[in-house]
Amino acid sequence: MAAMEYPHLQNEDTDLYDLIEGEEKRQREGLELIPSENYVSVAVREAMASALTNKYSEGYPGKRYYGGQEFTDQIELFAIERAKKIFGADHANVQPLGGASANIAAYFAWLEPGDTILGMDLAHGGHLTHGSPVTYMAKLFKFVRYGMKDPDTGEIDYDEMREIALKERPKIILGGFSGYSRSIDWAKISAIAQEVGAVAMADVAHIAGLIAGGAAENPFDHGFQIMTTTTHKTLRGPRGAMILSKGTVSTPLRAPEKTIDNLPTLIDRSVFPGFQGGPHMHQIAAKAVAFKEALDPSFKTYAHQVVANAKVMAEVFQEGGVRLIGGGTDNHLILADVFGSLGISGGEAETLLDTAGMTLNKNSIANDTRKPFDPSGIRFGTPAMTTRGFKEAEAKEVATIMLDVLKNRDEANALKAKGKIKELAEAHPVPESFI
Ligand code: DSN
Repeated sequence: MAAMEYPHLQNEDTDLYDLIEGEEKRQREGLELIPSENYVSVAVREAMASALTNKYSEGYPGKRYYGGQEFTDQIELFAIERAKKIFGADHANVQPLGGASANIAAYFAWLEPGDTILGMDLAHGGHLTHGSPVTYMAKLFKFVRYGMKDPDTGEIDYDEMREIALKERPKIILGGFSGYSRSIDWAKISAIAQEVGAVAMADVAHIAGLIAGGAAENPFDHGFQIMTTTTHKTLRGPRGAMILSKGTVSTPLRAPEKTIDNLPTLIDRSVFPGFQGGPHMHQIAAKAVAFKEALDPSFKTYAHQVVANAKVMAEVFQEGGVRLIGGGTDNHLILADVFGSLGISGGEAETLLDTAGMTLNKNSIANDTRKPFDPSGIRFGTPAMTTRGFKEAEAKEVATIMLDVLKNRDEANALKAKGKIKELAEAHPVPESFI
């Protein structure tokens, strides 16, 4: 990662300057294995740091509540058009500040409080915003859940999904995950949604970049009507999110009827004024830059390499006797039962690998017997290392080092591994630009 200069910050606030420099060094010298993190280009960082952070732009292009929008309108239109092109959407709302905001706004676009959503069980790979009881969403909507038929194959129980859908009549069926490593049969989910008259919504936050690069199926090709995604994971943009939809875009004076065709307009009204205030225009500009990068042919190569690297790492772990949830991976992430296989808890593994210069996260696994704060699993992935230019050989080397650290469980050994990881990282600096 290119070292950026911060002369004004250094002059004005040395405390913050030192901490930011520390984080930059950590990202440069260590290996980022958290599957939801990545490195953005310097162009994306420049857009994030631009004067757009000063601007208020409530509303949408051509229909704002503040003056001075001659540049912001064009910036947002670039982001919208590029997002639509990447994902084959009829509409894109690029204003959501994060994945949770995007999901809440999408739910409210279509549902009334008390309505039912059928989503993936958190313990089987679903996300907090798919109905975890600790979220506000769970207080407003009724969530019912489907899961995997067998955690060792990862196959989703589509028969169970259909049975629950027929019984509960959800208004949204939600596909998507934050801790699931296999492909999803979007066509099956879409058919079930159609059968029960539900909207099919996909939360593709984790795999948006794989879809953009043609390394994963696009739910819109299988009849889905809404897709939410963050923009910073495999998609390699700034932190933030968006909502993509199928339907007709209009700007009615009053809230339109809740019909499938009106989804884009319902979503726009739900994001603003329904849920958010002023959009963060610097973030939207950075999204537009990242979307241009994702439209470049080189992004296809990147997305396929992410998956190839993950498959190699999964194989090393399996050959080393570690049970993987889902029995392998089809995407960018791996969920390993390190407690069951190696007798080391997820928390201990996370700390030990941190000592060895590799950052990942502890993660609950299906039917976990341990508590979420120190569960049985670890989750790791390849988006960031692939951005650095790692290919199968380096992915294999990293997985082998990881296994050695986990099997030896010795701090001195972990520190020795840190040296090797630093060498690997330094030999593969993050490129300044991708196109
Ligand atoms: N926190 C993200 C992840 O790591 O998967 C999801 O919100």
